[in-house]
Amino acid sequence: PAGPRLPATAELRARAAAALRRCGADLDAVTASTGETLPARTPLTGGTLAELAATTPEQIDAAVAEAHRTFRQWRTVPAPRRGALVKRLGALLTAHQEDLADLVTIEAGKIRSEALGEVQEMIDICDFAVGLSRQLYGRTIAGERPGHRLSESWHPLGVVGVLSAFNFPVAVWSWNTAIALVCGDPVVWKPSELTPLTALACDALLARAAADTGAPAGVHRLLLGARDCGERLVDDPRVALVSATGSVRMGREVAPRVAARFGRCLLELGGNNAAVVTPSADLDLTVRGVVFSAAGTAGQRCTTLRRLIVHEDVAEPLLARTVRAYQQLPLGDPFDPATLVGPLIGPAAGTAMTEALAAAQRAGGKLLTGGERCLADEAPDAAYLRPAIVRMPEQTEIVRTETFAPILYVLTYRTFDEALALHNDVPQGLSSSIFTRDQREAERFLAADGSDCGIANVNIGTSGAEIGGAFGGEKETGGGRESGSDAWRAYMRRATNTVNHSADLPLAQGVSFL
Ligand code: UN1
Repeated sequence: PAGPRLPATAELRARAAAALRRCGADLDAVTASTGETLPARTPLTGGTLAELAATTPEQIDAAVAEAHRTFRQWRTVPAPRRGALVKRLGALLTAHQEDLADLVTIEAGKIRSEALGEVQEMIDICDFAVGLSRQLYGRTIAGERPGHRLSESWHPLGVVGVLSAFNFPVAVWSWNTAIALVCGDPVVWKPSELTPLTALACDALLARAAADTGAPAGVHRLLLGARDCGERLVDDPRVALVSATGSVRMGREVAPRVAARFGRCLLELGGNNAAVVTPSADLDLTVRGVVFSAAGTAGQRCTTLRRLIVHEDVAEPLLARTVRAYQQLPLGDPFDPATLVGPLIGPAAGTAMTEALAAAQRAGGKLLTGGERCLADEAPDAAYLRPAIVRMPEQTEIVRTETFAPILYVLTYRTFDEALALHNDVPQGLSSSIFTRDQREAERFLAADGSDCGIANVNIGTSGAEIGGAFGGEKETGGGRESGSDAWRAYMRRATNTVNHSADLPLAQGVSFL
């Protein structure tokens, strides 16, 4: 049943403008009626919130030039002082958590607690980066020559170009930006064209943090535009690292362009994440883990659970309970605290979901629940669809394809080796889980011949990683790692240093000369 009515576009526009104003951005000032414009829309109604001035090619070049100029200065600022900028940013994000969450809900359609959680990720990564600013450790290496010291140092790399996606419109920017800034790298950001308002708010907060801490304004530049805007950034030889989050299709274009100019790339592309459920799994915990991972964020996380590989002995009870849980998921206005499933990002995503469900059924799949469009009368330009579960006879082409919508494909297995083979037999390699109480199975899943993903979990779903670990995946996911652990190394260049403090000149490898 439909909940309370959806908010009107005008109401959402006013709420977005107020949140932006509190963050220090003026919606009217960035609104344009002439020249190239970019619409800011809301998936809650499908309505247009504003027409924004798109960044022109000349402005893109100027932004990169400014960031590059700033780099020459920023790289010499001691890292802990760079950390002071990020510390201030973290404080401003904390003060404006509600405002940013409002914008995330309005532009990306996330439910309240997930929008707040996304901003929490930003605050957390700032904390992490501040600590990191005193820990950009190199190492001292045992060298082979007497009177010599062999070591390595890490230096700032250069301008970082960040391309981010609509589904984590602010967290992914913050993972890159907080780390890049303490590493000594200015950032030029091209957010998804679907979420320009959240980007304006972040840009304004970072500008304020820079002003408050005496950092140069050129440490951050925001570009608003569509694909051509991103292409110009990607092709600019002054951009040392391109950190791109998005589709495999996008990665296939970005990677060779950056490689052609010997730039560095950090790719976070598609996922097709699976959970293996074994006979010993704790079913209560598994159902909750599966439902959050598969239906949470309306299936629009790159870590969303898309494949359930369940032992045939537990398939019936697990599916019965999961289907029941799905049918009770409240869907509708993401601002309503009772709602757990908000809208898809737009009508095209709804169509993709419907088409994938049709393809799955043509391939012999049985739709167990979901897929219906809701609130179509009230919001004809929005896409509210019920999360779906489809039982598949085998891992067909559609199952091996990432559809960015809440569809959970279910496959059954008999032997554990069969489960692992099914698990790894997809082109993507981001996140994975096993639900089991059998230690052998759990350890095997995490071993070299287990899950081939960048993230492998036990008794927890595939989504919702903490910022402290390195985030990313293998195969078509692109191989990049960002966020915590030692992901910072991608944002710096390594110099190996040999210092001779003796009066002799012994050559390595015992070579004699002169
Ligand atoms: C994404 O979907 O692009 O692990 C990022 C998670 C979040 C990040 C997802 N912390 O689900």
